[in-house]
Amino acid sequence: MEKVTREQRDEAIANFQYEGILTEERPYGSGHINDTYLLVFDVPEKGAVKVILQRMNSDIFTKPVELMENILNVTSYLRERIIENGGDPERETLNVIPTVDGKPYFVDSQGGYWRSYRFITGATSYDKVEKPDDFYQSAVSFGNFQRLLADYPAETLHETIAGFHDTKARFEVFKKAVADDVCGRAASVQKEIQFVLDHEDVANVFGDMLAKGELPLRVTHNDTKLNNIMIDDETGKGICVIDLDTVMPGLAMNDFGDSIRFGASTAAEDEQDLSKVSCDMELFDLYAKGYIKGCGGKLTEKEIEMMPMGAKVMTFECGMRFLTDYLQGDHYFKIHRENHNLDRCRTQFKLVEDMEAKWDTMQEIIKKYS
Ligand code: ADP
Ligand code: GN1
Ligand code: MG
Repeated sequence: MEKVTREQRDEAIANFQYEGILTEERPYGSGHINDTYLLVFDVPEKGAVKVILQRMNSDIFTKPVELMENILNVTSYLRERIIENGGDPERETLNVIPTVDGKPYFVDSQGGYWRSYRFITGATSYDKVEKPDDFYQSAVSFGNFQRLLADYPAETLHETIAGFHDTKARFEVFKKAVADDVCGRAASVQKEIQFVLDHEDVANVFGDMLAKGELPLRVTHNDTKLNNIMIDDETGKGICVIDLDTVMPGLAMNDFGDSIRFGASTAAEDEQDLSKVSCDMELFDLYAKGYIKGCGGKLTEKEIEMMPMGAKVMTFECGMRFLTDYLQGDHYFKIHRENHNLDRCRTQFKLVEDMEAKWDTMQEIIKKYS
């Protein structure tokens, strides 16, 4: 995507239903996909009011109108469930701010798609686990999300990215990226390429089980990184699941696994010193306990049994996606330094190896909660 220009941003700001005078504006968060800004308005009687403004990445989300329809439908559904449970829908789900024309998105003169959310105040999204309890709380929240959407008609959701967690299809895309080698980078990453090729069975496992009808498709989040949960600063509870771009039919084990990949790692996703990277079994245990509790009995025995596999599949898939992007010239994930995607890929493969070494422990932990 082209970088956002000043003019584009001003145009977007002028076209949402904002009150008051803009006093502050800055890039925000550490997502790899969208362009996120924090805006602060000075509103009479209310004081400083924050909002989130985002340009959606329309190279990746090629159907932004359908995507916003998913988000409106899912958040209205969640809003009703939250009210029924006596919760606060202003803080416990995303609230879309409409444009001056009453639409949920704005298209700028360059064709960029923008949307805006009310800012969830008094809460933080963490890029790494600072306190183990935060990770546990995020698990309960993602589990609750699963449970609250258990009866949502999944077939009415648009597939915002086709085959998003179809690991088998992503394996084929990877092999093609190696064969095309458009940047001439394949020769220097033979070890990483071989790692992927040696793990074809991991790429196939869920596709094969789905084909045999052994796993249910559910409404899942599909991007369950720790920084996609807002944790209340006062109570320490997970209050809101955010980043709903990829909510669509998927597998509960993948939601579980993506959280483990990111949050149970002892190092950052882009750590260069691989000796610091491992999968922490205490964090794995805490997350499993919280997620299964949050799901409130909705998961099948098979889904619970396959949770360690979810962790391995999601970590392998993410590493393979980083490597694919590196081979294709870094067009998908935002990079902030040379070889950034390669560094990210290496942490993921180190985690996969570590999970393989700790496989029995992971299985035993899951058995405790099944
Ligand atoms: P990306 O898809 O690029 O990860 P996100 O929707 O996750 O984008 O937003 C990036 C960051 O912005 C989040 O990690 C969070 O810190 C912050 N954020 C997003 N929406 C809100 C909101 N409604 N209230 C407060 N912070 C938010
Ligand atoms: C992206 O948008 P963000 O940063 O929450 C990506 C995820 C990856 C993640 C890796 C739409 O998530 O699938 O797991 O980066 N999102 C999309 O950090 O591709
Ligand atoms: Mg995010």
